[in-house]
Order: sequence, then C-alpha cells, then structure tokens
Amino acid sequence: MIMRIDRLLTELPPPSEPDPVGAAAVQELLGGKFGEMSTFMNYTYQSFNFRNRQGARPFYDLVASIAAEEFAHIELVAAAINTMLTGAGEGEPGKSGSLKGVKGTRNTQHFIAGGAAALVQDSNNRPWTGDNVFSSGDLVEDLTHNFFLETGARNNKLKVYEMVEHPAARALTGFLLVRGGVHQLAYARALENLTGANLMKLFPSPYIPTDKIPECRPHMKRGQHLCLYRFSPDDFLELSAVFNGTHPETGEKLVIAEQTHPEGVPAHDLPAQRAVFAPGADPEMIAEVAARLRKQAGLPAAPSGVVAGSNGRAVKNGSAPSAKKSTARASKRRKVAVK
Ligand code: MN3
Repeated sequence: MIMRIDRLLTELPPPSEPDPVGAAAVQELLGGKFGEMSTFMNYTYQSFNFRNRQGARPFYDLVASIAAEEFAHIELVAAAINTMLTGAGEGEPGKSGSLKGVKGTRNTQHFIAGGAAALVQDSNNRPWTGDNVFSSGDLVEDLTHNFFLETGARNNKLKVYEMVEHPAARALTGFLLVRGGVHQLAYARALENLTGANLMKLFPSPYIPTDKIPECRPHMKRGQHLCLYRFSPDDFLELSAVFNGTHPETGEKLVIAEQTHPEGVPAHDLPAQRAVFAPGADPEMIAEVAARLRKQAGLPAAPSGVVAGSNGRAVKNGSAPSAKKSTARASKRRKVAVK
C-alpha cells in the first residue's frame, strides 16, 4: 500500500504567462514512452510481481522505493503542465469566443477533454499505454530495461529543457534531470553489484553533465544528486546493500537519505478556469457548499489544507506560518527518519 502526502517534491513557480504549446511538449515527460507514467508503472508492476523477494531483498527494496518516488514525479509534471495552461483558456463560461485563444494550440484536448489540465498522453496526444511496461520477472532483464528507460527519460528531459522556456518547465526539468540521474545510477549500480557489468561505461551517460545546467545546481547543492529515499517509515531498509559507491560525475559518496521522504513544498492553489468548467462554471457555488458541509461536519471554518503563498511559502488558513513553526514541522518529520 502507499501513503499520500499533500506536498510537491520541489518548488514550482506560480502561474505566469500561459504557454499551452510548451505544455503540449511537456506532456512527453508525463505520458511519453520514456515519461514518468512509464517509470512509475514499470517499477510499480515489477515490485508487485517480484518473486522470492526475501531472497533478493535489497533489489526488491530498490525497485519498490524508486516506484514510490515516481508517483511524485507524475504529480510534479502534471502540476507544471497545469501551471503553464492556467490563464490560456480563461473567459466567460458558455460565451462564444471564450476559448478562441486556444483553438490553434498543439493539444486542444487540454481544454476540450480536460479543464486546462494535464492528460495521460504524450506530446503527440497519444494516450499512455500499458504496452510501455516491461516486467519480465527476470531481475537482470528488468534492471537493464530500467537503466535504459532512465537513460531515455534523461534524453527526453534534456530536449524538453532545450525546447520550452516557460519557468515552470525549467524548474521541472532542472529537478527531474537531477533525480532521474540518481535513478539511472541506481539501476546501473544494482546491475554492477549483481553481475559485475558496468553499464555506465556502455552508455556514456549522462552526455551533458548535470552541473552544467543552472536549474539543476540548487538541487545538487542540497545533495539531491546523491541520495535515495525509502518513502516508508519502517520498510525497505536494505537499499544501501545495492545503492552504494560514488557518483561518477562528482566522486561523492552515494547515500540513503535519513528522512524517509523529502519534506516537499506546498503546491500553488491554481485558480478556477470558468470557461473550461474547472472546477465548474460557478466555483463560488461549490465553495459555498463545501463551507456548509464543513460546518455541518464540525470542521473549522477555514480549510485545513496547506497551499503555497504567492511568495512560494506555505499558507494555512490564509496566512503564512512563521519560520519557527515550519522548522518545528520539519524536525518532527526528521524524527521519524531511520538511519
Ligand atoms: Mn522519474
């Protein structure tokens, strides 16, 4: 089973100038053959299908833990696409011409099938398919496939980085290049530990060092290029048996994070888009109903969730928490960390 935390893995900028054409290109990183849907579902099914997992425990733990992070990568790509689409199709619901601004865009389904939102499709609007999942049951084959998948994913991320200049796409690709690099390395190290074959020599990867990309550097400074997370308070404890050695680019030691998962940051509460009926043509009516139901249920009048403020800081009950409070929350999270 999986536990859900209402945070994004990294900070994305708030909506700015909409870029629906760029968003259509970013779709490749979500629903493309080498996109996050593919990494998520490949590792998820490989972990579901893993036989003799006690006998092969460190490898099972590795695949299962990376699968959990990939869920958060899908969430992040969707958030970037939604940010880029915000404002592109905003207008009066039901009025002729409200959506004419997006008539010529690359993926009109973003607005017709969706509410100015991510679809489970690639950059040519083809739906993601389970045919993209390879789960042979053979550990060496599966790990080799995963290494190749991460290598292709990194290639695609670099091309989208080169193609799309929207700040949300830049923040997204900068982060995913760093984390995808760790996953690529994790599968290479697992194979090397299992068979002795060094795949990093077979594929000269990455072709472009991560530290040459400005949007990657802040994440590297925080050590995000070196660590794996377990995404579980008590399970998947054997990662260090296969994820070990040094980073091929920097020579630094690879580590298992002390925190079970990254602290994460609150997502921006993207505004309603009435012309595409998201979350409806009359969002105020939905908010009124929610407020009434909240009252009937004995909940506080203000929503309990946390969203990002316009300055990127967490906002709860309409006000940013003090630095002291958020530090206390971070240290509380760290306490559940297992060495
Ligand atoms: Mn990923």
